[in-house]
Amino acid sequence: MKNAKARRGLQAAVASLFAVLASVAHADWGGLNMHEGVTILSRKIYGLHMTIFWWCVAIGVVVFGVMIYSLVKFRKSQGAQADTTLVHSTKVEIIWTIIPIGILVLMAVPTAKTLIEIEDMGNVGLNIKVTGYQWKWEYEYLGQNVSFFSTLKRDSNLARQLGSGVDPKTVPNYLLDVDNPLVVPAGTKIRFLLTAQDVIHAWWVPAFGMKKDAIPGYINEIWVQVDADKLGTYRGQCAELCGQDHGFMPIVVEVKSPAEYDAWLRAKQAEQKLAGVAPNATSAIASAAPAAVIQQ
Ligand SMILES: [Cu+2]
Repeated sequence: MKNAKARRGLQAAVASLFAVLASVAHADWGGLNMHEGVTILSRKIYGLHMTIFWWCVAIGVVVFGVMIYSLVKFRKSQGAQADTTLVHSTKVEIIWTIIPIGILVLMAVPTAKTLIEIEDMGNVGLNIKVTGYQWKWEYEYLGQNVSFFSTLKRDSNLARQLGSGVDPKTVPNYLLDVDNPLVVPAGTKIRFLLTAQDVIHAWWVPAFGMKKDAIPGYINEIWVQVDADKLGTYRGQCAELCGQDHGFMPIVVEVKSPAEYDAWLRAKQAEQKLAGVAPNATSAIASAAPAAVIQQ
């Protein structure tokens, strides 16, 4: 009776496992994993993630393999007797302490290497100051006399308002488009200096593998170098709950070839000179946060 019940339970469990596997088979397997991204660092972070993942898989196979083998081989129905004399073994305890410590030390080596590369701000080709505001971003190309605000595109902004009569489904890239995208060259190491004018924001573009807080009175740094062949548009969002319109300050980055970027920069410089935009006129942060420091 008991056996029949257990068998039915096992059959049901196996059936549901197959149902889950069948549904996963229809899904895109790539969507289950972290994305590789388009920058040097994002690929390194992805590589580290996969290395540690496969180590964990190997550990899981060994541990569960031994466990399942023991459960099957030494089951009571096969006449196995529990060993009640073994209550403590110093040798075993030393072994199962040393092995995990060794594994953690081995994992720390590639991790520390990647972390050091993330913090390496040397050989930078372009510096861009990013300032978060409620609820927009300001980009200042340091030393290039170019700065501008980047806010949610008008059609998205209209569609998000109740009673606007605009159906969000008709708006392309709803809530993910801006009026002035950030433009950067591919293949150049770009340092972003992040700060904020009012509350804490966070600048995050998933394809770049980088996310960091933009804090009033502080300057945080990240660097990004997009692969030369990965031209295109990349999107992100503020990743810090910064207020009621937190969801309405997207980030759009257009990655251009160096020649296209130079042409864009020259056009922007001419346009801003004509409009009388002083190079540092928009640096409200300079007066708002005189004690700005580099956060280590
Ligand atoms: Cu924000």
